[in-house]
Amino acid sequence: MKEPIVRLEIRGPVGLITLNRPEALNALSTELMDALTDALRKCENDPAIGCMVLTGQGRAFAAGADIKEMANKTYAEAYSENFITRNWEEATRCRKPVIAAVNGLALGGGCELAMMCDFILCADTARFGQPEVKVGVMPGAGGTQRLSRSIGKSKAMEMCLTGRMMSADEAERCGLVSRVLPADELIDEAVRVATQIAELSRPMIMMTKEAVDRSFEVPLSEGVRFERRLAHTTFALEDHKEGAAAFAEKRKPNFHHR
Ligand code: DAK
Repeated sequence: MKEPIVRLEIRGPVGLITLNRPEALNALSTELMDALTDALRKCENDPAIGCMVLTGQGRAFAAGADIKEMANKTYAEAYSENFITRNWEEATRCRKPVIAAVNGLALGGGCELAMMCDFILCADTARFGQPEVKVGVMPGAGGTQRLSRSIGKSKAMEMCLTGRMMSADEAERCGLVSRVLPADELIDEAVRVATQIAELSRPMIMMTKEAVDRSFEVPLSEGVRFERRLAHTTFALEDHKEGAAAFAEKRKPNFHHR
């Protein structure tokens, strides 16, 4: 039986999604991105799942958009198909957290996809880059915007203009990734962290994610105001009462996600 191009495994309250086209270093073809969109939607709509982990099979997370598929695409096709917007950005639409577990190369669209996730854990073997200019395109899935917000102008500009690859250690030093792990521990640790998040109060987690995301869109005073309004509403949640009661009674909270 043919292996699926994107694998979805349910690990307790976590959806573990694996890009599974290792023979092409998980190049992000239309077929693969449609399948990724489906997998993310399934997880988002499954009440038993509280967090997703996205990783790649083999030595790459993803080596970018499929260069061979893009080669003959015309402007008219790209525009009318809504290339990228149609099926690349589902991770940014998920209200549940999505963790990128970058196991190897994350280049071009692969780096952009990782940056669409909420945070990035990576293997010590991972490498990041925006080498589009070397193959006659420019980053078109948010690379110039998300990389500069994440690591600052100078480094983002250098990466995008030269296509230089960055090691896992450099990525951690400049804040692109939250942590570097030994390669053979990456998935277990990513699933452990995702499980920890999934076991917390789901509305509280979703509101917290929404508030952090908001900080990238609005001035500080508006962001703080938005946070304050959301934080006030959490007092109406049953989970808020449960969290406080469990603390006082020195026991683990039993959240019901409401
Ligand atoms: N696309 C298609 N196939 C790819 C690929 C890619 N991005 N990357 C690797 N492959 C395929 C190779 O062709 C090869 O297939 P076969 O020849 O065996 O059939 C197989 O994967 C193994 O790769 P290599 O043989 O090249 O492996 P090496 O270890 O020698 O080299 C490498 C690894 C990562 C250095 C090399 O594969 C490489 O340079 N890959 C391309 C990396 C790259 O340039 N990535 C950026 C792609 S451009 C836009 C929106 C988004 C984008 C553009 C526009 N708009 C809204 C308009 C995004 C663009 C990109 O991501």
